[in-house]
Amino acid sequence: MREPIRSCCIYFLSAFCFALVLMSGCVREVHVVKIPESPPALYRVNCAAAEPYKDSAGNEWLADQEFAQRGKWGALDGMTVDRRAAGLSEIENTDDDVIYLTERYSMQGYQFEVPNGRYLVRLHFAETYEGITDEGMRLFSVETEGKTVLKDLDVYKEAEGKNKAIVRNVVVEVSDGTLDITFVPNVQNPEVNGIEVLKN
Ligand SMILES: [Ca+2]
Repeated sequence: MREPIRSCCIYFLSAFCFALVLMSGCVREVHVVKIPESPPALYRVNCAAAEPYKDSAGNEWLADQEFAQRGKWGALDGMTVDRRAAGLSEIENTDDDVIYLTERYSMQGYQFEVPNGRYLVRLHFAETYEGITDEGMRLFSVETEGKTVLKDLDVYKEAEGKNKAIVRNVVVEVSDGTLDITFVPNVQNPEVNGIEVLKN
């Protein structure tokens, strides 16, 4: 009676090993999948953040700072707020909610030291302030190198509501070694949640 049982065990053991080999082949295939590459970045700033952040694509974002602190880059004035303190945790239209949960507002702008050349500036916004409940309640313009690139931006209106991320891309030519981004208030304070300065 023992022989058939042993054969049976050997058969199942072989089948199991064969299945393992097949599965390890499949696992190797999965590892080949590549994470999409982002354009080279000079700066990625999570505005108002106290800590650096690694986004869902693996990019490193800097914590925010005032311009005077280090000299290379930073915010000109403004206040910072972290909406998590008020219980907000979800932002629509993004896998990187963290960037939009912290906000700098009422700032004059940001300055970044860069080699002269063309840059793609990606500005990240979400309306998360409880005092804004409709379109037209916050309007501000954005200038880069002294030129208006976004006129009377209404984040609530363009995102179609609160706590929804939008990104605005601007191409900027810098010829004086400093990339200047200026926020001009119209209604309420200007706000910004994240800024990327990428090679264009
Ligand atoms: Ca932020």
